[in-house]
Amino acid sequence: MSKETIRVPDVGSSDPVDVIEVSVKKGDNIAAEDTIVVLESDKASLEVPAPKGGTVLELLVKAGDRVKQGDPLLELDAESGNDSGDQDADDDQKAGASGDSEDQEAGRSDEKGEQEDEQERQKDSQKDSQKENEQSDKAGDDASTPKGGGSAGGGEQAVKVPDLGDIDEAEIIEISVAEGDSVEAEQTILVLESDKASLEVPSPAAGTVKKLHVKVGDKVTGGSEMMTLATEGGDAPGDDEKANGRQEAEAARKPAGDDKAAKGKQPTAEQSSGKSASKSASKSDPRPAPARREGQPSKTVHAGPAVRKLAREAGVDLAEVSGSGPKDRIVKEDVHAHIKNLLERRASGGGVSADLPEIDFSEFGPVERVALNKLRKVAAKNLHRSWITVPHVTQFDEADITELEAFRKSQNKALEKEGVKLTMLAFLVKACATALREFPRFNSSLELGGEALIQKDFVHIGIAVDTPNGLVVPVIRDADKKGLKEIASEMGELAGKARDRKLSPADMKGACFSISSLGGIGGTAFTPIVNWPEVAILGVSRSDTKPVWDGKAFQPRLTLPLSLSYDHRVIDGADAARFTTYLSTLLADMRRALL
Ligand code: CAO
Repeated sequence: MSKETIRVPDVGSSDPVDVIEVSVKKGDNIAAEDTIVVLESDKASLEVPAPKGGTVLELLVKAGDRVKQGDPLLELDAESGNDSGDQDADDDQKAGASGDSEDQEAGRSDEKGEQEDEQERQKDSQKDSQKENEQSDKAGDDASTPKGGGSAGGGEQAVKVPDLGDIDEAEIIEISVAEGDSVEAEQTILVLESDKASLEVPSPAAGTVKKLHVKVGDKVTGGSEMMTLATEGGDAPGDDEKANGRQEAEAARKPAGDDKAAKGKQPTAEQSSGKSASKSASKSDPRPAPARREGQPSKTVHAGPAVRKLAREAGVDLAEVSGSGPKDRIVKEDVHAHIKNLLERRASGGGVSADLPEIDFSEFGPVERVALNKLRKVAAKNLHRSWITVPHVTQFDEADITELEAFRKSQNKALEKEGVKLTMLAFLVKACATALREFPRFNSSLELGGEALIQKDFVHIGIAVDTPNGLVVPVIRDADKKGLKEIASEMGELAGKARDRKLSPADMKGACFSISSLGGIGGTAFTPIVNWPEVAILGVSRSDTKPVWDGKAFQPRLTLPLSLSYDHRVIDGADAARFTTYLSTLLADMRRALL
């Protein structure tokens, strides 16, 4: 391990550039080629990769700083073995080989002098090669020069992939125009991507896209022909050539690198036409959108390769992400925030709404937006989770409660003095507790992954309570061991606490099965949602006196509608029918519960 200072490479400009993203933090273990910062000038953005792996000891810049070539970015406790190129610590290592501190100093300054010379030489050679490129384009290749166009009348121009610097080959990841589109000079026409750089290729001139010679997914090299542009009258060929030259010069920017630096390691310019791209995109004709490869943004966006890769891996369309960086550039945090937002919307009942269009209801009449309270939001989230998790089936049945109701009324008269009211719900809790012991599958939960059932040896029953603030489900514990009076008084207490918002989280935990009674309100049947991780819920509707055939005549019988929803992964339909039949039999004669 050795301490190295990682510095700003040649960013193709002597002016300071903005640090728009710091992609690592102190203490991070990074690998060689991990992006450490993203820099941006007016025309290009660069992802600066780590020249070698190691631990970040100190960050020497922050987002918003302005830096220029040679400024320190961070200190790295570098892993030995990988050559980093011309960094300070490399110098230390080289100098340290002498084993003498004075020699080390001397070695360092000698090395620095050599580095500076080398950097100058490389800059010169870059300039030369740019000139050569421009000249060779101007001189030779027909395709790169305007065809049949005079300086006043316009013509055709072959638009080529600019010089890609160190990059052998890049993939076309977006094509931002379609044949027939009008484009402005500098408007992004396509986006290329290599391992470490993305490059927005601007149109060299204004005109109309006559022919596209490439498609998304094609691999191209510098000089490959991309499209034929029918240029507008006023654009002199000379101007076009200059624009092509500018384009290549921009793309040719690369840091003054050590020759040892591997190809693709060096940050390469990502040109950006920024606002002009979106401006002209919105101006273009309403033609079919250009081809889009799966995982690529549905419109041109301003983002670096690391962010694009993250978006592809997470299945995020960058076109839907708001960029928080300069010029609306999308940074990694924006992608993370977008994913978090989507997940939260899904979890809070917006799972489907994430894909639904926003509707402006005020178009149809006056509206008011009423914010949901926390209780309703939590209930919505839980109900939605249950709805999408549990394959629901509802079994309907009726219980003859004629005798039970008569018994309940008579007991209530006797219990008046004790201040206890036996409600029908108390009998239902007792009957369900007995049925759960008889049918233990209903008293279980499905293990995550669906490999096993967790069978419970306790019977806690949740009761849905309607309150002005929303639905809550307090729990009566060990209902199988409690008498009717105890259940009735506990239920009254819990319902009171629910309405006074005094239930504690513990009061609402651990239910094995729930009952939702709408009998006091009305209705003949409904399909309650299983309260996951429970596997069944009993819905109770309003009892009614019905004529029931006893084999000789119709008899008036008080019947109670039951709606049992269950998780079909755990409970078979036949078992559900057995359960409600058993329950009806119990309610018809509660003495059976004593057996
Ligand atoms: N059939 C006919 N009448 C019924 C009945 C039924 N199934 N259930 C209750 N009643 C009657 C009661 O007998 C009582 O009448 P009396 O005062 O004349 O005796 C009246 O309706 C009111 O009963 P209650 O509702 O106060 O008492 P309860 O024990 O039956 O219910 C509670 C308590 C907390 C369950 C209830 O107040 C409640 O909140 N219900 C709504 C639950 C809910 O919202 N479920 C939906 C969940 S999500 O889909």
